[in-house]
Amino acid sequence: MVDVDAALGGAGLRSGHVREYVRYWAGLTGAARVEVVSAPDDARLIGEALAAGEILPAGAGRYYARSYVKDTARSEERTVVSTSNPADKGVYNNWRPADQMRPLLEERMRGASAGKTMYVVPYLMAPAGSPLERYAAGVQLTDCRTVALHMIRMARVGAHYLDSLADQTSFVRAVHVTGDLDKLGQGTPGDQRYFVTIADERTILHFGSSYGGNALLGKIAHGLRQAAYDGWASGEFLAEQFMLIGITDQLTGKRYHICGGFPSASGKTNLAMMLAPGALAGRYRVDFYGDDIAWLRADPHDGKIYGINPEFGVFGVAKDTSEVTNPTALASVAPGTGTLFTNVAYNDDTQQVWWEGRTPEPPADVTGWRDWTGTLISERPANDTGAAWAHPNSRFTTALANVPNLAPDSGDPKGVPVDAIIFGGRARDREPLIRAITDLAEGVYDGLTLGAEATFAAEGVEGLLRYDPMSMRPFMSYPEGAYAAHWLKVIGSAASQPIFAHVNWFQRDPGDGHYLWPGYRDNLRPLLWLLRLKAGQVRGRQTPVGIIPAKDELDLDGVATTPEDLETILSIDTPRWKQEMRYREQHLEQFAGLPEEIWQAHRRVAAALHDAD
Ligand code: SPV
Ligand code: MN
Repeated sequence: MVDVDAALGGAGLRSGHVREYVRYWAGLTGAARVEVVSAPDDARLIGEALAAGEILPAGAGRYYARSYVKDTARSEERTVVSTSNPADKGVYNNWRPADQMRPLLEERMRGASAGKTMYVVPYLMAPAGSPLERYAAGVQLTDCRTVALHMIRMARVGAHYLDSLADQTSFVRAVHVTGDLDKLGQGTPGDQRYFVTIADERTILHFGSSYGGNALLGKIAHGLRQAAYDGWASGEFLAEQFMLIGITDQLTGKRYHICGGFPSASGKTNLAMMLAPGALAGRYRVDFYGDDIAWLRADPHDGKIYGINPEFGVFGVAKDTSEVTNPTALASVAPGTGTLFTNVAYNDDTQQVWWEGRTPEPPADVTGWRDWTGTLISERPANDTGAAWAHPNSRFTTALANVPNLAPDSGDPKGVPVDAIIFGGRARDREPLIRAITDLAEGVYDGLTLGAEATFAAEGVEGLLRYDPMSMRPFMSYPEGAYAAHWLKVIGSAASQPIFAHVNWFQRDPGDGHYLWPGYRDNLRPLLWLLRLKAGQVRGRQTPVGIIPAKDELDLDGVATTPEDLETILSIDTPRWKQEMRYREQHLEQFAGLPEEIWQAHRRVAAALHDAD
């Protein structure tokens, strides 16, 4: 039995509660050693991981790792939310009783870390001193060194965060055991993996992966699932899969903040890292706060909604990241940043990395290049030459401090006042460039009916969305009806409420399929219109589904677009919307106890569309 007290005491972790927790899991998992990790240990851990071959150098101060081939993404089917109250079961949270799941996980974890080091990672998912600090502290245990390295980049990691807690019992117990990855039957009926959040015990038990949200427990499991549950149980806040940006008008000195949710593959990270387009850069500056999670609370003193990014880093999708799509991301992973790349392509000779979309074509000279599975490109089987070099979910992990336009006040424990909440999917028709919603219930209704286009491969029904309420479908931890009510309560308690909007950068010409809006930096333009609308400087045009910009209200200086395309993205296709309303009704009917205000909003929009004929 390892001497937990000596290891924790030596690292300055004094809390008896933490010690008791670590002692229990060190005993159960059979770890051979226990080691406390703080951020300053990074250089030493990197050195050890390099020496052990767990990571490879990827140019100066950057590193590369390959995952096990069947362990490349978050696994929604194996993810469970547990509590001891069956009323916590929702449509999306995959609820199972805690007294069933805890023994299952303990059984799998028993002895599974034998011979390994258990890293004890004390962390905070918020700036220190935040009003939400008591929901932010956690101690992750992991038997994987690269997971500890990722945690140092993605969370504030250090023993002092735990020792300075006002309530020494208020930390999330987050246990990660990798398991024997090549014996877990990933994706088969005998799948051994389980990723469980026991929300009412503030305990996270993940077994059977060392990748992404399956293994970095501060991010998705704590930062979203656990935090959403805590925010609801306490009545204090919302935890959402939202990006958060700041816009400064350098002429007036005014600062604005916008947060919002986008289903995956809808460009959330690109938007979060957007820069002002050339023609507007003299006047506006866009600052980055976060690309994936925002916690929102109403401040009782000034009646505003405040947002914080609880994360400390970016775990970004590498695919399609280039100078054109996201120069900010490329600068954030430049040499010297300590970035960890996972599952991209790697060159043994030059230590370069590459992924699809990094450049239009892969490197012409394939000497030394291996794909994400480690196969030399030159030795790929002849019938396999078209396969991607990088896994589509390959990632870069870099600290926020590496993002060149990180907001100067991003570490402010109070957070920043939120002026607007936006939702956006990838919709080839129907959704205009932007439609603003000034009514709270209609805004929440819009978030609940957010979706991304079904691909033909997946659902096969043209025009049918895969609904992803508030982009939280995989992270919902309590029932959807209560979730909607909690949104109405938290935002409704603010004296000055944010404006809502739905945005869509992806409308296409039905004829030749070209995009009707250039996107990327130009997406700042509709957001500026939204802020002007909120300030009463423009009036827009009321439609049944919100207020859309009049053409002359958008600042289009320097935009490559045609009047015809603009006309389409600034108009409402009423018959198409009526079709959508029927799908929406079926979608919302799944949710027990949906607040009457949400149904009223739905009926108001439906009636307005009816009258629009
Ligand atoms: C997501 O899948 O939405 C992520 C990445 O943010 S992961 O942390 O793996 O869940
Ligand atoms: Mn995410």
